[in-house]
Amino acid sequence: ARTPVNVTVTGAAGQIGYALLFRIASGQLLGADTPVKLRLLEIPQAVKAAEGTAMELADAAFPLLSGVDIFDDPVKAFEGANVALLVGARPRTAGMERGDLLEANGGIFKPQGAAINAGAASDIRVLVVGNPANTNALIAQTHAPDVPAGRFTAMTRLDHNRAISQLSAKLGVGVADIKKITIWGNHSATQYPDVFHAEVAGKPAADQVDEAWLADEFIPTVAKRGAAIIAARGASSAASAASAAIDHVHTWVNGTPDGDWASMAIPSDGSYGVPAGLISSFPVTCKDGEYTIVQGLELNEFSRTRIDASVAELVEERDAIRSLGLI
Ligand code: NAX
Repeated sequence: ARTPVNVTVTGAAGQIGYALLFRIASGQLLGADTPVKLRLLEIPQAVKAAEGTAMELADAAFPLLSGVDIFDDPVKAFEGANVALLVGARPRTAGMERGDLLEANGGIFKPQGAAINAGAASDIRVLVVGNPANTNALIAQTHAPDVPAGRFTAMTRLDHNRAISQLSAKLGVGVADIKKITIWGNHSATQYPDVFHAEVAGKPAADQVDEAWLADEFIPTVAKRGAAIIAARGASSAASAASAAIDHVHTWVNGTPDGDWASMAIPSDGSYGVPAGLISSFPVTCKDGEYTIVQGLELNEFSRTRIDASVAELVEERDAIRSLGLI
């Protein structure tokens, strides 16, 4: 039998964690031939709740789940981790300024980055889900100097999937007919969902929609979908976020299909004018466990302005965490 892959999940007792753990344990993260060992990290007050979830995981009798360990110490939780899903974060509460939010998250992602640096497996792959995801990923990455920077990624796959869903509903086609959607920039309201290189059943998507619909309907609907879910459900997106996290890691490890790509927030290498080192979303293809930015896409004025605006927000966030001494 294969050696189990160690998957560390932070915020394991939260609502995304609850949806995510069962998908991982059933084999959907890494594939049906890969056993997994879960390492759950929570704050001390939520360890009991995580134990409850672990009881339910046991009750599901998943053949691929070879164990569940629960920790309140990041150093222990990341020991030997091959995959780390950083879901737990400090949410913005009423009256909180951006600096307060970044500072509170620095207190979480700095020690987690250091713990990954100290004890994770050499093939560690990190996905940051907890918001502000791109900048939290940058904080963790900076504190893991011995890990290749590119192993730290942040999640824009939910935005990517939302964009596919909106376009498929508009055009009356199945989601599987839509390829090469891109999310650029930050996982925030400034993100830019780009259909100009997308294909619908093999034909250019841009020929089937007009710019007014893109600017006034599609982009705001995708970017504000999280708020719409809260308004409807009374709670933020959870199962869809978990599903996107599964997709992100599955794609990274197992590859993108021919003729398609995915969106991942990754450390920029300077492509498309995004300052090197910023963790920004790009179109990527994946093969043999590595991702590559799709090169050579022409960006029209409509796209360029929007990408630049989202990247400018990432630069501001980076400068803010720098002046707070978090990186
Ligand atoms: P919950 O509040 O339900 O759960 C968060 C959990 O994290 C809690 O159980 C808490 O105890 C735990 N936690 C807090 N600090 C921790 C620490 N230092 N170490 C370990 N665990 C810690 O939030 P949930 O709805 O699960 O959302 C989690 C995060 O995902 C939030 O930051 C949220 O904003 C973010 N999201 C990101 C998305 C994305 O596309 N990138 C979409 C969905 C979601 O909004």
